[in-house]
Amino acid sequence: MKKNILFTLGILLLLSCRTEPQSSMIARSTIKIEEGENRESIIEKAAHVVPTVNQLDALQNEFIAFIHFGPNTFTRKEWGNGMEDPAVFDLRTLDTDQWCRTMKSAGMKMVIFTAKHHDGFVLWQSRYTEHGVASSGYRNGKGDVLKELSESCKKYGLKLGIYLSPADLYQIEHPNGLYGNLSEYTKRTIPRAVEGRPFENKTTFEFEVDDYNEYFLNQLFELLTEYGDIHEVWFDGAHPKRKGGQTYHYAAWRELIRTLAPKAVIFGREDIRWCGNEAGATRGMEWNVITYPEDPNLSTEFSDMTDNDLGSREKLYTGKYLHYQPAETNTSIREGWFYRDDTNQKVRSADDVFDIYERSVGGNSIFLLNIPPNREGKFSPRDVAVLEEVGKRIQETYSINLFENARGPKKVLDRNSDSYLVVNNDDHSFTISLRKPTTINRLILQEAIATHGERVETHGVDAWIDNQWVEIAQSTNIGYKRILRFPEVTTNKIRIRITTSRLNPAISNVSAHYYHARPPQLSFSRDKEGAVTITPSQSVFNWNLHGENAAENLNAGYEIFYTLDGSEPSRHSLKYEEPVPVINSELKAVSFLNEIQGAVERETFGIAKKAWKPAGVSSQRDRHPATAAFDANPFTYWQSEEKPTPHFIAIDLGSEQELRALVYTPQTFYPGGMIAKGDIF
Ligand code: FUL
Repeated sequence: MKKNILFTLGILLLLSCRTEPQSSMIARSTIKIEEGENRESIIEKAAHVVPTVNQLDALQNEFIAFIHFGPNTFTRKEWGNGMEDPAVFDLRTLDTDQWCRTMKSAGMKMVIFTAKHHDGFVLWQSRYTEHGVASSGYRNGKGDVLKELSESCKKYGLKLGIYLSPADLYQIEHPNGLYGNLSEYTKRTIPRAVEGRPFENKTTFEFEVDDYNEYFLNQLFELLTEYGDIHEVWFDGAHPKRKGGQTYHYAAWRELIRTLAPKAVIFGREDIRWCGNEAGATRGMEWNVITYPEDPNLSTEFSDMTDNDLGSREKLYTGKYLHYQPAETNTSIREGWFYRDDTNQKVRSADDVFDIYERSVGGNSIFLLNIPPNREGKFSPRDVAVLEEVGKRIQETYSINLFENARGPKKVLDRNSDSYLVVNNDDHSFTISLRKPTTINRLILQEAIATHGERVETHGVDAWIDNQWVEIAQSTNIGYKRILRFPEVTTNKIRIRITTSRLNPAISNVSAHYYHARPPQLSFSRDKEGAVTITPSQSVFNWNLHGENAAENLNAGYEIFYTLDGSEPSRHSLKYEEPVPVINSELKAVSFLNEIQGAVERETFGIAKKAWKPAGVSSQRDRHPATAAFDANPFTYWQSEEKPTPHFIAIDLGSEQELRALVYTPQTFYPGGMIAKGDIF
């Protein structure tokens, strides 16, 4: 059951400097739009949609971890097939303390663990299946990875969440598997009693369900009662395979979770939503008040979350329900969700992770970063180094508030999220004065979402420079948190202007910060002609940065030098000014900022693709033709139809070439469509 924060505008009026338009509307996390309701009234409702207590807690976690671990860690695959011998999970050592220490050092507050991924292998001592750690050699079949993690979480003060895949390939493929076995829906008691394995928690439920739903509920019961408080339950919408028309009795799952884990948010349906991509992209305008075509607290379907616009006024007018649902920006620190190796599997740089942190946490969402442990049961040193560096940057930048002794509206400067300023003067602005000129390049703004919801639609910030106001940043919505990044300015006065809003907005916090720029880690991209562009390494895939150049703002003032003859690059090497042609040679590049040298980036490039032409294809889709596989653009890809098989593409290289290797980059936007096996002729 949802605990709603009830707060009438009448009470809020006491805190504002002027009166708001009269409204008797009660703030809630879901509000229905009536048939034929006018636009003004829909917007008034949207301005009263607030998070539940658990959703607010989830937002305040800000930076959380995902851990993908299981047989795939050993088979080096992204998706298992459910037929793996449990012995492949050849875990000899496990150090969950090291995981927690590292997550803590990164500033994370919670970890979500894949207790069961799509392959159906369970990483805890379940009473209801043998397909799991109990049948592996780990601690002679007595090991329980989740238990070890839950104990480390307690020790290090981290919250725990669980990922339990509804798709279950073991239960699909096994002859006695329960998934889609066409069993009848009958009344069953959860948990099903198992001899010799009583539960301490004596709660029971009666649900009318089939075999697979019963199995799933029994497992949820174990996970939610035997591993301490669970703060999130993550339901993945991905299904490598389905069988027998299996459906999910989601209402029963929800009831069980709400009863046994009252502090948990549910990912996938009503509490937390997918951000719409797995690449770390963020929207320039991420509204957490979105619409649903049916009551989101009763619906059983996943909604499409991939649209660039989910919450603008235009979107709200066409909805049936207004619902508060924060997004999780979920992506992996490594290429892929599972650990493969330390030589070929790319690891995101600290620049990249810190950039996503600022865009996601500072863009009204929760940053869920996956860190896959390796086959020694540890986070790899490369991942640890990145996380420690990111934690250091977050700490250095955001633990110091340069408005600490500033003068201005007390309620936005007191760092108390319960107090707020309702901005309703004529020019919808307020000013903060510093005691002495101060250099800043970051600003945090927060709305009082618990009471007033999300109201700011656009805003701008000015600095007092040379006796006049100069605009230094402008952006769209604020919500839980907006981090504004801008080139550094030295000033003693800042003005915040709310340029458009849904009713009068309430601002709970404003703070100012300074980020010390570092020489960026670099990345390369090459076009069809063979010209390589060198840029700071971070997510290039962003929906909308609103003109903001993230790389410039993060590392302003850097220079890049490179070599093509294999020698180590230095300040005396060639200076990078424009794309460099690199054909059949190794490019090494390094960046410098304030005399500090960054890490060397290197890559060997082969022949250019300029003359390449398609010479045959088994099948292709209109939006994903064969040519997309060799257009030098990593964001486009070839996709075949189901048939005919074998799938193939043939490429005419334009002239005879001597070849020694072929590099294939799988698309990484969607989990399906990977090449499992193939030949090159
Ligand atoms: C996807 C899954 O298929 C991936 O394996 C991973 O678990 C990711 C978080 O969600 O849908």
